[in-house]
Amino acid sequence: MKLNIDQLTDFNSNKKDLVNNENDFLRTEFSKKNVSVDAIIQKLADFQVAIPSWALGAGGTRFGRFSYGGEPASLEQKLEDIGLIHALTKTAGAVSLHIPWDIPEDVNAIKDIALDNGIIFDAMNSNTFQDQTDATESYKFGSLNSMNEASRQYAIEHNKEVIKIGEQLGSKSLTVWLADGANFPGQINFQKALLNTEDSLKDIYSAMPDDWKLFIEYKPYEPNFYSTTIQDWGTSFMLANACGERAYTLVDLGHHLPNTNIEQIVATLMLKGKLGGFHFNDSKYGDDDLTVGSIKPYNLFLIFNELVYGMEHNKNNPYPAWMIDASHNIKDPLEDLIQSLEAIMIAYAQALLVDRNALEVAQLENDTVMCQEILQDAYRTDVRSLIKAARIQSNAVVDPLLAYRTFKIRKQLITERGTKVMATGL
Ligand code: LRH
Ligand code: MN
Repeated sequence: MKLNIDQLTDFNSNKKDLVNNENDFLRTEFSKKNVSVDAIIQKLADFQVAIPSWALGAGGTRFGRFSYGGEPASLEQKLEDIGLIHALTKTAGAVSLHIPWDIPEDVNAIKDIALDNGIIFDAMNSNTFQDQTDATESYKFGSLNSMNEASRQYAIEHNKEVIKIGEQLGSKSLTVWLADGANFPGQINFQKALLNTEDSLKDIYSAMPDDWKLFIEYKPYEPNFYSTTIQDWGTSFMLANACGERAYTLVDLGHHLPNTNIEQIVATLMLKGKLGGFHFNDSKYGDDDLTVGSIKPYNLFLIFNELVYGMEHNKNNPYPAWMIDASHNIKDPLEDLIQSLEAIMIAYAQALLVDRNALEVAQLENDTVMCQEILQDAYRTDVRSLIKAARIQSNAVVDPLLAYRTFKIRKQLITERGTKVMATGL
């Protein structure tokens, strides 16, 4: 299924003037604070977020999964679905593949479909948290941290295989997330587990092409519920430094214990030039993988506030990789992803509106009240017209969710694919 440009243009036709009027007001308001609204619109138009290939079908939990109908049955169809989101938002121009869930049978055909949909291949993801049916070694008791040499080597070889597949597709980075850990005290030797992990990651790092990056993703628990070897940002940061200058920490928003100050972690990693990228989602309790900005939108704003500051001041930190990592247990996966993109754009736009000069002065004067007022002035600004202007500028639609429903896209996908298809992934 593809959308044609006329459908999109028609959808925007009578909406441009309203958007311009709204932005004229913001232009006047924020020019007083030396903030250029048009520069922000350009930054929003250029902003691209990678869509996870494992989140285009209905997600589930151990308690059940409710199919959504019209789900993609192949990598080709997953790229088509990302193409639909990108046509509507012009913000989803990248995919993050998970291997072996998305091994491309015909690499050239896959590259053609991606190109045809304006999609590039962002970070590749390895999988040493599940045993494949044809596996000759098991990851039940760990992979890169395993006390079993054969399991470790098996996991290292898998990561090297993922790099090879990524090279063929034009990807330039590998994300390693490890479920490795323990469910009970005494089950593993923490030090040996960490040393094994460090040695294994160094081996994988040495197999990466010179222009690739390694992203080390941390997580405090699940599926292990007593210890996770790469449990927090500090452990990931330490391992990234041990690997080399092209190894970085990846921050998955759901991988923090309750009330963790994630924006401070972001500031610290950027200062040290080790923030590689993000897995955006939201959560109330654990790694809930909910729609971005659906539970703690102010936290997301505070994180982008540190990112905007860091992208201005930490030139030693590379441009971060932006990815969504969510699971759709009850919502239409494509609508959920469109909502997540909207929330990310809103937080970024609000952070770009912060009057940084005034904030610096207020911080120097320890004017705590004014510091908060300056931040919340930006957070309390309705920036949706800025995002609409960015979409008009990049030939997307001003309201992707409304367009998705107006064009009855899910209905068409169900007609094409039926209701029984189950997409690979979580
Ligand atoms: C682990 C994780 C990781 C992916 C997986 C699908 O919780 O966030 O990024 O490999 O989800
Ligand atoms: Mn993740």
